[in-house]
Amino acid sequence: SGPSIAVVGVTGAVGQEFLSVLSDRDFPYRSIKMLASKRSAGRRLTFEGNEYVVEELTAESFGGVDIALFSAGGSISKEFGPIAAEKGTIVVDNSSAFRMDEKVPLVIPEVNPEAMHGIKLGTGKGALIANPNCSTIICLMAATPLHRHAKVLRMVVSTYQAASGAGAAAMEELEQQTREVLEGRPPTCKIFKQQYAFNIFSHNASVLSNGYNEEEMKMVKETRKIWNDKDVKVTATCIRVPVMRAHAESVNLQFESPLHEDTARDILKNAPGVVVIDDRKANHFPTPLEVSNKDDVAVGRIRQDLSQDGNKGLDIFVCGDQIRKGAALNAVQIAEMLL
Ligand code: 11C
Repeated sequence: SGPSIAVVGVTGAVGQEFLSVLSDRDFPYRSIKMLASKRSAGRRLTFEGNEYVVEELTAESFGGVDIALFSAGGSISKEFGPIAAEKGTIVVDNSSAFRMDEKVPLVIPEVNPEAMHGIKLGTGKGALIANPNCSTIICLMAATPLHRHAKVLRMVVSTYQAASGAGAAAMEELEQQTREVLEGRPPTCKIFKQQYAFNIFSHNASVLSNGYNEEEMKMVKETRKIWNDKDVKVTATCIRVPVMRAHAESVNLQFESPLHEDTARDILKNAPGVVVIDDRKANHFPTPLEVSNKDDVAVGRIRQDLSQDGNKGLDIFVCGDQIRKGAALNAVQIAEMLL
C-alpha cells in the first residue's frame, strides 16, 4: 500500500540518498520506479531486497506515478517536471528550476509547511514543489526558530561548502586529488577548474554582474520566499572547501527585538531537526564530519554579537549534511507531508 513513486536521477549522489532516506524512514509505497538518463538505463540496483532495472526517463515515465522525487539537474527538471505534473504526479524537485516560480511552493517542512496548502495526493491533480538549495535549508533550519522569536532584519552568511554539493563526480575528484597531491603527482581537475584538495575557493556557480555568484543569490532570494518576507536583508559569501558531504555556515543575525544568547540556546535546543553542540569549555562545536550521514542540523558558537547594541545581534555556526537535510531528506519529508 501507499503511493506509487518514481526517483528521477536515481544513480546520482542525491538519487542514491533518496533511496536510503526512503528506506530509513519506512516510507510506504506500492511501487517504485528507478529513472535516469539513457546512459544509466539498464543498470541493475537492489533496493529493500528487490532488484530493479534503471529505466530511461522519458515523457511516458509518469503514467500512474503519484509522487516523483527529482534530482537530475535543472534542465531535466524543466523538461520533465511539468510533463509529470500534467499527468497527475506530484513532483518534489531538488533542482533550482522552479524555486522562484510564484506558483511553486518552496518548502522546508520544519519552517514553512503551510506553503504546501492545497496540494494533496489522491485528487488526480499533479503539482510541482521545490526543495530549496542546500545552503539555504541548512541556514534556515537554525535561523528560523530565532527569527520567529525576535524577527531577523539582516543576515550575513559565510559558507564552507562540501564537494557533494557539486555531485558524486566532485566527491570522487576530491578523493582522487588528495591521493595525487600526497603522492607528489599533479592533481586531475575535471569538475573544478582549480586544485580542490588542500585548497579553498569561491563557489563554482556563475558570477553575476552584481559580483555575487548564483549560489549566494539563491540564499538571498530563497530566504525571502521561504520566510514570506520581502524585506529581510541577506548577504552571503559562498566558498567551496575540501570536505566530503556536509556544509558549514557562519551566520550573523541582526534582530528587531533583543534576543539573549541563553534564550537563543534554549530555543535551538527545542527546535525540531536541530541539535545544539556548544561546549565552550571543551571547545567542542559543530563540525561537518560530526553531522555527516545525520539528519539533524547542528548549531553552536551561539554568542551575542559584540558589535550590536541591546542584545540585538547573534553569531552562530551551523553544520548540516548536504546530501541528507540539504537535499534528499528534505524532499522525502515533503513527500511525507503528502501522505
Ligand atoms: C552546492 N548548493 O553546494 C550547491 C549546488 O541549486 O540545487 C546545488 C545547486 C542547487 O554546490
